[in-house]
Amino acid sequence: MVDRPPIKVVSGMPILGPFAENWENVQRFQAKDGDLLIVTFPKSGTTWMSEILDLMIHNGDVTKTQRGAIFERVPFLEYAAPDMPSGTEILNAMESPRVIKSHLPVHLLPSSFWEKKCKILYMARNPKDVLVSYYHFYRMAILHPDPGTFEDFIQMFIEGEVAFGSWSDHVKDWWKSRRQKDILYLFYEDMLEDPKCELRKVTKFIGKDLSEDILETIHQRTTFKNMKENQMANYSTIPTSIMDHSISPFMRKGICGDWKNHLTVAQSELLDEYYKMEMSDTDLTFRFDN
Ligand code: PPS
Repeated sequence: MVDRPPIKVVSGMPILGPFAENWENVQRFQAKDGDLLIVTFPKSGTTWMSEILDLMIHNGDVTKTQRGAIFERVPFLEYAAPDMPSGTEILNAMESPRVIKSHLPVHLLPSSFWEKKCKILYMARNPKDVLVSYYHFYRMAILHPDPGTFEDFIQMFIEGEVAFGSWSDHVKDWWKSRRQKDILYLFYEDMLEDPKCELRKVTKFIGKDLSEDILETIHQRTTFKNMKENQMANYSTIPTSIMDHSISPFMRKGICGDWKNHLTVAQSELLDEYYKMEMSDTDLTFRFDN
């Protein structure tokens, strides 16, 4: 396969080159009654929420979550790479109940998710930590183009030229949609601050009745430390031609505020300007510190 394929644009959105090849199948994808969908802009806590949902639908039975790697248990709708089954192929062969991962902006979500009235969990994270996490991910996940210098990447991020496009449009459009549709909007920073409170919200939203003991098990199982050590959650089983953990681990830091270790004062101010401008037309706000 071609190393580090260039980004392509589908329906106006930048996407990983190989993903573009399967775009028609993504748009035609048939959601089923009862599918649970986790949507995020990349690097906002998708894997964390995926593990939580998989545990919840199995009533906290941790043995069930050892049946496969997280990307097999919670398939990524848009995923496509040469010589590997695509996300849509895996999902089409999968029995219900299904938990599905997507990074699509609201206007590009396949219509069947709305028609089937699937429950959608959206998770958002502050842009400075997303940017830093995404930069390291671009470096280690070989399906991405070379990110260039961190300075280059900041510009790409601000211009919405990274895979899946503009962070601000993504978080704002899903925020707007949350009132009309069955969407639970969550924040990575809230999950870090009070995970049990957020877990209770999620349980209620998906219509599960789980005891406090089970919620405690789910909480313990999904701490950063435990997920980092869990081979079935930490992406270590994916081929190194897809992700090279020697460049940067997938489970990197798992904190709020790591941007302070990466951004210069000038870069931080640039991001503040970007944030101020992009978020001036919304009541959605983010926390940048824990
Ligand atoms: S992806 O590739 O878009 O699906 O990545 P995603 O899973 O959305 O985001 C990866 C970041 O989430 C962190 N992470 C966690 N943080 C806290 N607790 C838990 N359990 C957890 N699991 C994953 C992961 O470390 C990435 O963030 P960074 O800042 O890079 O560490």
